[in-house]
Amino acid sequence: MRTINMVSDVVTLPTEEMRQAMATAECGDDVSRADPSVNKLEAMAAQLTGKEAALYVSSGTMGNLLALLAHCERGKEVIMETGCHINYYEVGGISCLAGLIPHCVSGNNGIMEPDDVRKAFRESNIHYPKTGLICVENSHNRGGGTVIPMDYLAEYRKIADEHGVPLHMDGARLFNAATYLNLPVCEITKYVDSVTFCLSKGLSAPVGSLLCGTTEFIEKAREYRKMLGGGMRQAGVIAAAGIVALESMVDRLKEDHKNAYDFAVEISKADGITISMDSVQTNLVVFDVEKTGMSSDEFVKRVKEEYGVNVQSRPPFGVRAVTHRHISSDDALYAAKAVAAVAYSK
Ligand code: TLP
Repeated sequence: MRTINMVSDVVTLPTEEMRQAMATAECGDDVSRADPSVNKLEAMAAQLTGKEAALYVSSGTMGNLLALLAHCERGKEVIMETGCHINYYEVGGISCLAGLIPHCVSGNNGIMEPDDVRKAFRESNIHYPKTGLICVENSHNRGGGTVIPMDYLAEYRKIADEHGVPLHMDGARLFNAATYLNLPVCEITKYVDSVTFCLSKGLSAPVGSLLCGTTEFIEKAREYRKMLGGGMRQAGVIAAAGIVALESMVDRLKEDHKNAYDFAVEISKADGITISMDSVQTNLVVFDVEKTGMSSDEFVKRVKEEYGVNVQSRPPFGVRAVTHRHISSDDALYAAKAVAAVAYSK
């Protein structure tokens, strides 16, 4: 039986070119800013996002946590979408470690209406915490890889300025968003004060994310990174793969998007599968299996056992499939046929 892993793009393996770069990477002590490969990667990230500085961190979760810590004092509220990664999948670090309170707004496929963001600011009152930050996610994971429309981004910026609070973007899949919009990344990030993006998802690097922002903000984040034990010494070994990722893995993301779209079109024909094609914009496909009469856990188990296709269950009825470098157009089609076959087989 074929094995196809569409659980996530985090499963992508380093390319041969990355392994070569890692083997020969120039290294130094990054805690003392003396690792030339990390310095180069950080400079590239700052340039790409149009920010003054960048910080190489071990993960997207670490990048987001550092942004929260560096932007906000404890006790403040952070406006964010209910299903966003920071709220849903980061183990409550926002409250447990940063001492902040999520103030959640429901979005449409993960995208918050600017008016709802505006309404989430409370008037000044002794009983209320103050709002310290707005966070947005682009593309939105639980929303199905959806991309924030540019006019929404401009509006979020305006709202942040009206209230004098910073705007952070969790851009774990920022390059997928930029590919969808056919824009340079800096056109998106010019609206935000800080952005985290991941090298270890669709870009195939083995480890790491970048947090980008002003020099002052990044200096603060650098201190917090050290405090959390995230100072990585000869990190050039892994940063070298990140440099290759930025130089050579961005252009191919459109293939993943095409495969995701073709996959979605195919499964949308099956009775029992509910999918909003509007949400299929990048490399994530989220669909609902309630009408098949199966739970998502049961559905996902059967697709795996009967067809060797791994997709992610989002109970009770949601399923996520992700395309990436190891999924060919033929794999995507095979996987779609497997999903449709299980949908019909109850
Ligand atoms: N997402 C992973 C899982 O954690 C769910 C995945 O498989 O999609 N922001 C967003 C929008 C993400 O999707 C992720 C990872 C992160 C942040 C965290 O990145 P890492 O895993 O590097 O901490």
